[in-house]
Amino acid sequence: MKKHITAIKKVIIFTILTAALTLGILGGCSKKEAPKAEEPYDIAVFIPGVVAGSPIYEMLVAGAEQAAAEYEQAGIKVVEGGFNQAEWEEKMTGLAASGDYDLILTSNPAMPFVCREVAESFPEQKFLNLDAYLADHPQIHTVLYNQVEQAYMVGYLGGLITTGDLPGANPELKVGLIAAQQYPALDKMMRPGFERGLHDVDAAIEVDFRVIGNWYDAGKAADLAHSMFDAGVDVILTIAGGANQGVINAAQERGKYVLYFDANGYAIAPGTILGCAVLRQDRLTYERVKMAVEGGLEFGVAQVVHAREGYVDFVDDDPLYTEHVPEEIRVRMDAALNALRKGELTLEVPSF
Ligand code: RBF
Repeated sequence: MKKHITAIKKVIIFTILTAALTLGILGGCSKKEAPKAEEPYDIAVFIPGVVAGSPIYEMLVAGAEQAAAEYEQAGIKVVEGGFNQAEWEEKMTGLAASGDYDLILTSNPAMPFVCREVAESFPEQKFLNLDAYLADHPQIHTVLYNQVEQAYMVGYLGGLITTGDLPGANPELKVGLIAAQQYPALDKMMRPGFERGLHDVDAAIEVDFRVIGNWYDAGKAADLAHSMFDAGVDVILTIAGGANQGVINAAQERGKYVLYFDANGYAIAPGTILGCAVLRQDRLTYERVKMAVEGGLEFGVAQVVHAREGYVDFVDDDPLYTEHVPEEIRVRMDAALNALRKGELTLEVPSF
């Protein structure tokens, strides 16, 4: 039993036990109908940043909440680590040291290294780290998205936009990529995937790549976007969490285009955001948290999920996409998306 079972939880467990026994006796021990009467299962959701403005974290919380709501005994607590990355390990250590949590859930490719440090001092603590990869650690389960495929999808669209004749497109073959910071998943998966998509449309397309330096400065992001538009860029992929809004504002002012990452963002700026390559992080979180609560999540496992399993995808069924992206572009996108969804085109994730 965990250290801190509250009086309320005890009452709930007692009620469930009584109900389960009654149902068992009256219902001929039909296990299916009896409410669950297992031990409490407490989950800390550690956000390396803040939730608001970062769809990948919003989906993490939504998926965990949805899963926990299905179990009487499961509880979740969301803890924001903030933007000072140097503080994350100490904050996560606090969660592990409390002994209150059966599972610490977190997300981003840097977190396995934080989890690994914390795990050393707390050998009983289990971690579920999505959007990350670390193999063979007995306390950690990770799932990595194939972001070569995710970036390829918006790269291919970016190529069709910059070579096409939309009102905001210019004759120059220049496309932008704005990132919050540089990290291995960006350099090894997202940038190469984006470039491959662009070059599958036209090998002469150039990428103007800029880095903001943090995940929140929308003002700096807007300045960078303006200078890229000045240099002949007509469409920008933004991977910058809360700072994305600066890129979107600049594109709206200039009549240019944005490619959006992680979630469906068309409604944020209809006609400006022309493509959204998404991660089904809410679904993956929901599924893996359920496995954890039911005792079926294997630790020491690192998986990669791809477009062919639906965890990486492109939103082409939103009316705002159909309305603002010309049919000749959508037809060519369909072909590329189908190849990825069916697994006819697989883009390998390099080791990093
Ligand atoms: N993505 C966000 O949307 N918001 C963040 O605050 C954020 N912080 C990150 C911090 C680090 C150290 C790393 C490596 C990644 C971070 N990400 C963040 C990126 C996220 O994990 C993912 O790569 C991108 O959202 C693209 O899918």
